[in-house]
Amino acid sequence: MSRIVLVSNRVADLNKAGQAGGVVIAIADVLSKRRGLWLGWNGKIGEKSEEQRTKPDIVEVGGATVATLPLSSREYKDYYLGYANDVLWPVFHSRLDVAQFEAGYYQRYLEVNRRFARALHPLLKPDDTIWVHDYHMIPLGLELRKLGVENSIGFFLHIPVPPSQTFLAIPEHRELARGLAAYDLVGVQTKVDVANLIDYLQDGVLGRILQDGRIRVFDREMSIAAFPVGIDVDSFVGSRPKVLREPARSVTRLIGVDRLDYTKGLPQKFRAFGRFLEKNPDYRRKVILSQLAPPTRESVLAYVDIRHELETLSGTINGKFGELDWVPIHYIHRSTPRKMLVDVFGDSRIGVVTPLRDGMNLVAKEYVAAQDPEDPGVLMLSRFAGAAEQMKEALIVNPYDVEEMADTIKIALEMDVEERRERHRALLDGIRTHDTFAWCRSFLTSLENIRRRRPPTGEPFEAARKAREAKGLASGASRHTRLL
Ligand code: GDG
Repeated sequence: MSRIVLVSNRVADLNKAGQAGGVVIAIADVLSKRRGLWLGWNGKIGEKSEEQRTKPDIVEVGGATVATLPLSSREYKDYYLGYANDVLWPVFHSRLDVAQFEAGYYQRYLEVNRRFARALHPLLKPDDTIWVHDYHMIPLGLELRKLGVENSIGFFLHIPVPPSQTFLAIPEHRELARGLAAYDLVGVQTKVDVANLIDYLQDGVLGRILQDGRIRVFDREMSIAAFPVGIDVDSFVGSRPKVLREPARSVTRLIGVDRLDYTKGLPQKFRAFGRFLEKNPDYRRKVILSQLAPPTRESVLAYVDIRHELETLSGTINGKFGELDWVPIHYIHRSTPRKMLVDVFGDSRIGVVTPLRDGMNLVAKEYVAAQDPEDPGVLMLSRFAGAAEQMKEALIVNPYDVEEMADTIKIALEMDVEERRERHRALLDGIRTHDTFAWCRSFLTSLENIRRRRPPTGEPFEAARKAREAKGLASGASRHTRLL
């Protein structure tokens, strides 16, 4: 079995993978079983001279190798905060209104990808399977191809693919498409994402669907498929703690757990809860909304705006409805220990997961996993979360429709135990079948099957690389136009 090589913006701490619950646990597992390598940013911001650095720091962790590089402060500003999080993140979440198309961002994004590719290249073995993650790293595959890498390279996008017209608004959309075309397999979260990406490739860069389902674009053939991300279900099965249950007995909790991000629909959620209290005075003093919203990307302006908006809204709703002994919205802008999350999920009657747009949304799955099957809570889920494609037994809502959300809170609170159990059983079955290990396995199996269908090159990898180097690297890309 070939070695797995992962590349992502950040690398996770493999010693703490068991506490991560989401994709990291499956990745740590496959890395240790296949003695893999993981390359990424170490989270440090260094001097300008770091921009020349292509020799990563390397440590061995539990059978895997972790290779990391720092970013310079310019790279952090233009590549990470700039192009990745102020252009690609908003546009891919269909928020063109907050995207900042600044000159220079794209160039630095490309340079960081090129530097990471150069750092990875000498560490590669001929039969490594390379798996690149997420929107920070779209050009990495093409940069590897330019260096002569012929290995199977797959890419997985954790965030949604926007509709074609929105994708086209990115000034560098052609370059991004060229980057995507360098991969043998592009994995996305949902069928809608597959359709959007194919639509864009056809509309935007004249892609053509082949008879076998692959798409031909920029003289290359690539596969696109949906691999919905899952969780490690057992790590969210809670112990129904006394600490939270006893004092909470007289009030019913609605729980929200979302990074404080403008895509997560938090103002709409607060407004809907306020509207529910307005329409249903009998429920006042009997319900609370606990919203845990840990900070992220605080140096990006749009995140400062959303924080202020939420502080104002929670203050307004609490001021309007609150009593000396009852505060309707508990809004906590800090990170919560994971064990506590499991407990609070298990203790909450409704999981309110209502993003305006989300690649998947693991919180929806974690909430279901943490429920007591005999007396489960109800999941209220946005139709615009990728998870809604799989979790059809949730109460599916439109997060822009405050009135509908307010009414759905009431339906969830009043749902009888039989219906709650039935919905929960179906949801739990689904998340067990499509857990994080299944996601990892199915992506890698698909990528490796593509390699098997590929005709052998006939040349040993190293010899081929040296020959190409002797001719000059520029020829690298064109030699990889037909890989399947
Ligand atoms: C991206 C895509 C896709 C949250 N607050 C705390 C905390 N969390 C944990 C949750 C969950 C994770 O963070 C968040 O995952 P999501 O899937 O909800 O969202 P993103 O961070 O936006 O992730 C998303 C995902 O990638 C995977 O492909 O589903 O669509 O946007 O696990 O529990 N964990 C702790 N304290 C907190 O306060 N310990």
